[in-house]
Amino acid sequence: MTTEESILNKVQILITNHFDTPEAAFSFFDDDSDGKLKKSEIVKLLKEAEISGFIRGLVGSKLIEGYDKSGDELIDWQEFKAAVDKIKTA
Ligand SMILES: [Ca+2]
Repeated sequence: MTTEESILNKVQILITNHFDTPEAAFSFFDDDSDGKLKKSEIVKLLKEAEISGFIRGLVGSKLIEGYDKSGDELIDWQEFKAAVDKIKTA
């Protein structure tokens, strides 16, 4: 079963194992360095987090839906941090 919690856990493992800080992970996946993660950048992150290719697109959309508070369909640093913080306190 793939729940939001299990997906966020995989993202957390990716960040912990491959990056010094969540900031470093955010910068790494922000390909065009505009300070925001668009869907294609989030999908790349999900690929690295070993989320199944069948659901990556859907999960990316759901994450944007859930964490994009500003409504621009992008995940900025504050929104990314909110997701990461949620994992830590879960
Ligand atoms: Ca970007």
